[in-house]
Amino acid sequence: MGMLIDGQWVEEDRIIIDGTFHRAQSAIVANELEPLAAAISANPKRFILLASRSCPWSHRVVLMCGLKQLCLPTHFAFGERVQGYALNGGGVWRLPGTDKPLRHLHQVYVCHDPSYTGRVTVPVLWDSAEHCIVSNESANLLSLLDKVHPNRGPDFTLRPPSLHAQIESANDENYHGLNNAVYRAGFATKQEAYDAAVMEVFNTLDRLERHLATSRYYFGTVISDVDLRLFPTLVRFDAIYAILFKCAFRRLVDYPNLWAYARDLYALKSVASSVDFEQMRHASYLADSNDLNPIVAIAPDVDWTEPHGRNALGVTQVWLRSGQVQTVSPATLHPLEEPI
Ligand SMILES: N[C@@H](CCC(=O)N[C@@H](CS)C(=O)NCC(=O)O)C(=O)O
Repeated sequence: MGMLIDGQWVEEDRIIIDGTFHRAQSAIVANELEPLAAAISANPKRFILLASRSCPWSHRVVLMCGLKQLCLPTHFAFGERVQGYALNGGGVWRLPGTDKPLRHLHQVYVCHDPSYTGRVTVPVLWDSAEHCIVSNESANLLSLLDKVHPNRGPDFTLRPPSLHAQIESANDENYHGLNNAVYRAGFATKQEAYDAAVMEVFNTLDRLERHLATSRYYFGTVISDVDLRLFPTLVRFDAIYAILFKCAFRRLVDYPNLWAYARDLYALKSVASSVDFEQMRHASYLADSNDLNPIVAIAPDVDWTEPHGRNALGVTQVWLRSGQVQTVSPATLHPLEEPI
């Protein structure tokens, strides 16, 4: 896949160790979230989110922006992966705040730090005033963007302080057992590594299936950041992970509660528009990690707009920043009634 060493692009990887895929720690993380969130609220156009339609970690950040109606400019990298992500289909793209016409995402990292060493990943939040990357870690970006006050719509949070510990613990379990475990299954080069990862995937899906039998969203009737992190993996499961990453024991559609839950999330404001099945599948099957067999698998014959039937489990609610819970319309996320 390649990476940067001392600001130079090298075709080296260092991610498979003894047959097991190891995801590198993201190198650039924002620490002072409050002042940054205030800067984004005051002037969102100063920042730009660099993302990829194929990437689940980008997808969770795009979902946060969409659900909270943040006016953060977003640029989707696309094109053949030569030296990692192409910024503009192989053509040049001007990095905001600079006069630099760039072709590759790794050049953005070098603008941030000319001697950068590490993996070159999306998502990335670029600050065009300070000419630096604010963060390249999706979980850190979610914490940051959740603090931003939207310009319109209700000011809600997907990470209420009162549930912080439970949210972190659920996210941790879901990350290890599902979000990252599908990658550990797909990139394993030793049977034992694959066997262990794929077992974790299906144990986690089984656990979620039981949990979601009685709970409309992960935390009852209220949408949280846990839902937003599950969706990008679920929406890719049958079309990509079951086939490309050999996670084929069961499909999402074989789990009645999980499949209906995923469709329920898909029906929320701005979620469907965040999914481009065609680009997602093409970019995943044609990624350079799959260069032995660069064939795009046929898409599963499923209907994501089929009625989900989950209204019986309760209304849709959000946590207002003020601490109250507000019932909202799933299609608009605007209030249906006065706060309770
Ligand atoms: N921990 C990072 C992981 C991001 C990540 O691995 N992104 C993938 C795309 S899905 C990537 O850019 N991979 C390129 C590489 O590793 O070279 C996050 O959550 O933001």
